[in-house]
Amino acid sequence: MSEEEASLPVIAVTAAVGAVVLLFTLLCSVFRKEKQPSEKEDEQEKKVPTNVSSEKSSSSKKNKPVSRTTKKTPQVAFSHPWLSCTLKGHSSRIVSLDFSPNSKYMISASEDRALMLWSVKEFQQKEHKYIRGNVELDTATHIVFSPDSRALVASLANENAVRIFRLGKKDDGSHSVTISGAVTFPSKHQQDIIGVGISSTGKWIMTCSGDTTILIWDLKGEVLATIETHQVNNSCGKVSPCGRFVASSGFTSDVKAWEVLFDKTGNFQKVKRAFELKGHLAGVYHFDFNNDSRRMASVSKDNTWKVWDTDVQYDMGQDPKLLHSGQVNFPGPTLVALSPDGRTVAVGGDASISFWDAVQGQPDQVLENVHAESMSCLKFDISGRYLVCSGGKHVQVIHNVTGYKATVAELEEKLRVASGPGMKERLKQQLSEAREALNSILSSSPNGSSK
Ligand SMILES: *[C@@H]1O[C@H](CO)[C@@H](O)[C@H](O)[C@H]1NC(C)=O
Ligand SMILES: *[C@@H]1O[C@H](CO)[C@@H](O)[C@H](O)[C@H]1NC(C)=O
Ligand SMILES: *[C@@H]1O[C@H](CO)[C@@H](O)[C@H](O)[C@H]1NC(C)=O
Ligand SMILES: *[C@@H]1O[C@H](CO)[C@@H](O)[C@H](O)[C@H]1NC(C)=O
Ligand SMILES: CC(=O)N[C@H]1CO[C@H](CO)[C@@H](O)[C@@H]1O
Repeated sequence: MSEEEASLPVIAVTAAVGAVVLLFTLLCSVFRKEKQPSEKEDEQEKKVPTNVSSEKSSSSKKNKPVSRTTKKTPQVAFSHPWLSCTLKGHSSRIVSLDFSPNSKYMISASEDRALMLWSVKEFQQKEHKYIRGNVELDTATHIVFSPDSRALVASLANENAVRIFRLGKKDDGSHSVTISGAVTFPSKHQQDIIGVGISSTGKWIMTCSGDTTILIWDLKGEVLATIETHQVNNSCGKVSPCGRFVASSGFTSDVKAWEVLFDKTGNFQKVKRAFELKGHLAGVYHFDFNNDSRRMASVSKDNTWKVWDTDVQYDMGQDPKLLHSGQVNFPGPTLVALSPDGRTVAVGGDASISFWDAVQGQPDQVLENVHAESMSCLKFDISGRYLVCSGGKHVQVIHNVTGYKATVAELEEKLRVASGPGMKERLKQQLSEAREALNSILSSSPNGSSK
């Protein structure tokens, strides 16, 4: 009896509160409907896309205050199954790009004095943070990482000299990296520097200018040697990844390579002619090495690209062998990138890229209108997983699909001729992994897969 009596008021109160809440909610919704019908519609419209791409919007909100993130400027929409991401952040034209030998970072330099350091790991993610450095009182025109990945060697536009930048840690314990100018070399070139490089041995630096001069420097800024290329005007100058050679191309139809020699005690000895790539019919715009310097690729005004076997005994009189050649018809100067394993050639011209299987010499895919402006740089990352290219203010990061396909084809061939169940099993496993990796790239694209 007494229990029922006690519980009654509780129910009454609950019911009363419930009614008030209900009434209030009702009133509110009526009030809102009357007053702001358009806002409600907006809200509903917003809900649909939010749900579809919920992953995207939530991640971009979360990371906002932590660090500088990419700006959302409206941009020419290049979309392709092979596109991994677009790096945005520069506010003027990008002029140079390089990857750190430890494979962690990419550096980019633009015409407004900015240097930006990106994390290669984040290429797979939605957000791409960067660390910014400035080139004081000047602008970088070409930039490369030092062999230990802790410094940068850049050529400067105004001073027409080399400046070394150090990557350091901030004192505040925040683990953030800083980019600061350390040393500027004396200016020695008559014409603008068109290429810089540093040997992987860390012993010398190379600068190449638009006339026919290449200078070899020690790390303190003393000139060790001057090379006269006899190529009328140099168009490209690079140091080979093995750290032995410096090579140049220009108005003439050859690519020349020299070896930079040090004695056993580590003193500079001399620069010696090494080998030449002979076979193009006109000036060579650009060339590239694979990661062990045993292959080179070149592109010429004669509208061809060529891949060469440079693993020769040049001191015994052997010449590099031409492996494959292909036709490209982009207007104006073209760029070439050879993948680290030497299996893929990418040729960039105007705003397009054509991919070639360098083992078979067969064309793969052509990507068009990759940028709104013409291309300034084209490069594979250290792992060979990505090809990056810049045009205007943006960098497009593209999956090395040609490379994945070459891997699949190679494994299929190995499996065909394999003997022994153990070997076959292993190859089958590798093949299924390679196919999976390829399929996951092709199917993660917004509108399905394309070849
Ligand atoms: C080509 O070289 C000449 C001198 O050797 C120089 O005057 C000219 O500016 C050079 N052209 C370019 C595009 O660097
Ligand atoms: C070159 O790249 C291949 C494939 O990415 C890798 O296995 C190899 O270790 C690299 N070699 C050098 C010298 O970096
Ligand atoms: C492309 O990337 C895959 C996976 O990392 C690698 O196995 C392959 O060697 C790369 N291909 C080229 C041409 O670098
Ligand atoms: C993906 O979209 C592009 C542009 O809209 C189109 O040209 C291409 O054919 C599409 N690919 C597939 C597989 O639907
Ligand atoms: C209408 C609709 O699709 N709603 C979905 C929105 O996303 C959440 C979680 O991602 C789902 O639980 C909803 O069903």
